[in-house]
Amino acid sequence: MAAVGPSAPSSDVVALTSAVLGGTGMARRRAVAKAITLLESTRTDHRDLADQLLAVLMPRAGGAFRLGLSGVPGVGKSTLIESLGLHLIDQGLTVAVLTIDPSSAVSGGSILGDKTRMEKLSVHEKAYIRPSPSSGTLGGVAEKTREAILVLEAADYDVVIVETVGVGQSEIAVAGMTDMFVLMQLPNAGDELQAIKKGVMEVADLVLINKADLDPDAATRAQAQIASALRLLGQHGNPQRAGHDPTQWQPRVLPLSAWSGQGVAALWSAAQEFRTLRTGSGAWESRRRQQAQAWMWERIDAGLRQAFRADAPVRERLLTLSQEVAQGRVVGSVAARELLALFRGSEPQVDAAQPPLPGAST
Ligand SMILES: Nc1nc2c(ncn2[C@@H]2O[C@H](COP(=O)(O)OP(=O)(O)O)[C@@H](O)[C@H]2O)c(=O)[nH]1
Ligand SMILES: [Mg+2]
Repeated sequence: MAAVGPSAPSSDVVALTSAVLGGTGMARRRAVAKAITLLESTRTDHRDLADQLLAVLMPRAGGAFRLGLSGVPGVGKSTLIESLGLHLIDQGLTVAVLTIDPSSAVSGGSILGDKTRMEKLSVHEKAYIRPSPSSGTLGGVAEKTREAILVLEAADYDVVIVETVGVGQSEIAVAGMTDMFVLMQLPNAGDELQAIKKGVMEVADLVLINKADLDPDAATRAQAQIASALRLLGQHGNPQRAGHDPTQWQPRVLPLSAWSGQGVAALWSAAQEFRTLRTGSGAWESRRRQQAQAWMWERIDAGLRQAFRADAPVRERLLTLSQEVAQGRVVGSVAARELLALFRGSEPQVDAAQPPLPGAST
């Protein structure tokens, strides 16, 4: 990163861009690592360079299969990534893995455990594995990950796996940046209820019952239970999934042993079937378009919120007003209008188009 300094000419960006676009093997891995480090930097001058970099890479992005993967700690995500990653490499593909874990700054993550679980993949020249950015809010971490996906695609990785632990809203964030969202479950019902409660099941395109080798019967039972839960969600939870239109993907449940590799090939062929079906119906592209716009709005909202909280007149009033709202002395919506007016630097505007108050005589 030393070459990218405060007064760095954008020739650094040019060099980095061509390294990302033209590299292969270890050179590509190094270039990608450097580019993602630039994206993750919080320095303003780095951000400017990162934006330049993204602008140049953007036309070359979009080619990968973006695969989301989630499940509680210990379910076997790292083990699956190792076996799936090696399977994909066997098929002549290149693989990149990104992780979203907003808690990693606190927990220190489980990078050591993951390195041993992804022993072969982590050193393979056709793979690139990047741990979660170690600081920031979920929104911030998710933003870096989305940008990193574009870099990896420009670098011509065929499959980008975005992994997340099942904490908070990170699963929904991952489902919102990938083409297909895969949820890993253990063969017990408690898990399944959790996922339904958190709204994760609704966004799953595929559910894997892992560790099927330990108790194949339990895995089969879990498979049937979750399949019927998904059918119910299809009827009640997600109107898009109602009916049995053969051109539409119906979420599936597959048993898996990430550890032995049993079921990994079936998982990948289901993923390819998903892609073919969704490409044919146009759903693949429309999901991406919606995601791109949702991303823009999510960032606008976050930026406005940040600007609002940093605004001097707002800060002066915010604490008092929010206490008064908490104590029931001021109506929340009234306080919000006053603060927003302060933020805009103007008195509340009376909208001339509004109808007169009920009962008001004119
Ligand atoms: N028996 C069995 N153990 C597994 C399987 N997949 C993962 N494990 C084990 O479960 C533990 C947690 O796996 P890991 O991949 O680190 O889970 P993660 O926290 O979701 O990344 C490790 O000890 C793995 O060896 C499987 O399919 N069968
Ligand atoms: Mg792991």
